[in-house]
Amino acid sequence: MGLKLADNFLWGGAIAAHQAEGAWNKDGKGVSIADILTAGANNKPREITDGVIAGNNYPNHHGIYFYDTYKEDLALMAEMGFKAFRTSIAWTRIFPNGDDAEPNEAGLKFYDDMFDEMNRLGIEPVITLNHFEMPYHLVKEYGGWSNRKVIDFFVKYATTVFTRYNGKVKYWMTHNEISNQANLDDDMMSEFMIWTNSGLQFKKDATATEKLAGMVQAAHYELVASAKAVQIGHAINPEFVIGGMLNVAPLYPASPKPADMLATQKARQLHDWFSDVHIRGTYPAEFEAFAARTGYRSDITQADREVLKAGKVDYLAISYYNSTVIKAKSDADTDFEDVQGYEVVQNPEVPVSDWGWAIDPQGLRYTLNELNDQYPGLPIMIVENGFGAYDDVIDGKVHDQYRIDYLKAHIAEVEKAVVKDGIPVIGYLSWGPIDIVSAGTGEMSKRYGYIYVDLDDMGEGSGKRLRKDSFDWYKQVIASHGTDL
Ligand code: P53
Repeated sequence: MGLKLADNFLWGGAIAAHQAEGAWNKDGKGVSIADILTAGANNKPREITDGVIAGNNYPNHHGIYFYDTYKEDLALMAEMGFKAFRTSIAWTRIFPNGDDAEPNEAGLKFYDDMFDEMNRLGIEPVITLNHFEMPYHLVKEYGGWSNRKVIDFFVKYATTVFTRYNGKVKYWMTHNEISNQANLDDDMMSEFMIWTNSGLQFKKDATATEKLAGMVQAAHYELVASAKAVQIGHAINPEFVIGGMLNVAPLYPASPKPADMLATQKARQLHDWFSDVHIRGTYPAEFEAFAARTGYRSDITQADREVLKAGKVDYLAISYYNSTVIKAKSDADTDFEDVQGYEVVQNPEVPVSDWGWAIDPQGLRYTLNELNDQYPGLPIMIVENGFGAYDDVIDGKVHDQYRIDYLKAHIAEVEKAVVKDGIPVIGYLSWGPIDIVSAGTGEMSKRYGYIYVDLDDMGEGSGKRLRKDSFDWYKQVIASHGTDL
């Protein structure tokens, strides 16, 4: 028996354009940084290729053909009782190259129709402006977010869509999981993360500090661009609710050793300045001290600082999948820039998914409390949470009790955070309510959906949709306002 959430709680699901739409070069769409990512595999990173090279498997080129099927797919979301649905606008449908003088009308029209359909179904659109899919041209010509000019391109794009969809969309967020790129210590994923966040590629022999320097400067421009967009959005429509978006994973110390505690705190601070800038409009003290002593993020102006203060977000959007354990490599102090002074280790106390992600529902309640301690009263929307798993279809059915177990346990913790701890969580959008291409691995077989999509890792299959067992379960959760888990 779950605890009841408010009648206006935003139950639903979330996807991103590049993982679902396909139609990568249709109706004037330009090449995005997701379009040149090959398929990886479980434990095998995706490759970033130099443009689209014939013969490679680029899973985002087809996604789940959502570009053509969104009406049928949204009807299934409506059948589950969705109050909200999050997706992103593919920047390259609107500005195919990023620096185009005029937007692409066919791309604008596509989202007009999609948002109309969502509103017709009574589903609130929650829209991400930049979900790992900036125009590839901006990388080739300008060096991605290492170039201050990209701020203006982003702002023009944001202004265009805020204006066009005013009256159709109220909830927005700027950059998806902006702090992922701080995971410089992650051997498997760091190349992917700095690419998808910032369009940067470091030389193979780049040192950790060189990467850190490049990352903090690019992130500064992203934060300025976000703050400008927030200001412009509010000027266009004061009713717009515009958020910053971060992946949050609680960091636990590997032991009570003071060096582990300090390393854990520093690792947390390495992720937290993004949210401080979004929410408070200022960089935290330890970041300023780090920037002053290293000279990284050297290009910051007084005007930037004013923009950041004037463009604070209205809410925090978060994704939550797992928790992490931090171990200091030595007993020495860890400083902000010592990304190699600690390592991420396995937590022996919690199980893991087939992709090695720690399963920790209590960590979600813990995180929500931590966030509210840090930013008291700020509304939080959970815009991703879910269980990537292999599914078997047996006689046209998918018995995904493992997925139900994961989601049930996490939703129960959200309810405790809201009802018992008083945290203002305004919505829960599970990740990938319909199976989509995995961002991290490019696999189709890493599935999150309530709806099964008959496509395999090579993009082969009928594309047919099936309701899994979790479909009826989630429908009942929503209908009961979370009491019937
Ligand atoms: P997948 C990890 C790795 C890659 C992207 O991930 C990630 C994360 C989690 O922090 O971010 C989000 O598909 C992202 C989504 C993505 C989802 O996690 O690798 O916002 O685009 O699909 C799940 O299992």
